[in-house]
Amino acid sequence: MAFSNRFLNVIVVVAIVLPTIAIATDYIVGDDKGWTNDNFDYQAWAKDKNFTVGDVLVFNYKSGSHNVYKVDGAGFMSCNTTSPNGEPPLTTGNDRVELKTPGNKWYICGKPGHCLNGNQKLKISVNNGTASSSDAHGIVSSGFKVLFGALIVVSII
Ligand SMILES: [Cu+2]
Repeated sequence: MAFSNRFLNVIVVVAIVLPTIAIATDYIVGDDKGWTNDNFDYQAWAKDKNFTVGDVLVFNYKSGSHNVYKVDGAGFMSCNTTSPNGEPPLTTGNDRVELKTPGNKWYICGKPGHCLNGNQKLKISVNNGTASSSDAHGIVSSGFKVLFGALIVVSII
């Protein structure tokens, strides 16, 4: 009986903790090409990816050669780095951008001609993680409820 009580405690703890664990993904922008003005197709790169709040974009480039401005949709279209909130660009060459809110995000390089002529621009759409992951958690927790119920029945027998 002592054993099965301990086992039940473990199951309860796992059932409570498991749904709170969200796995964040690091996305290397452009993969091994990195952040480049070499006419890489960033929209094709982004197309099949499921960006979710909590994920991280990593912009890799030679420091000084490029930079990363977060802009709005108009700035993206016109390659204009005048960002609405006046945030300075990222310049380290290994820039990590955490996706904190859902919605569309736009990033461009501010070096002359890189966005306009080199296609150094990225647009992504970030999903709010709670909707899809709560579905998965629902399945997991209902699975645990079945298991939990079965264990109670077994421990009574
Ligand atoms: Cu650039």
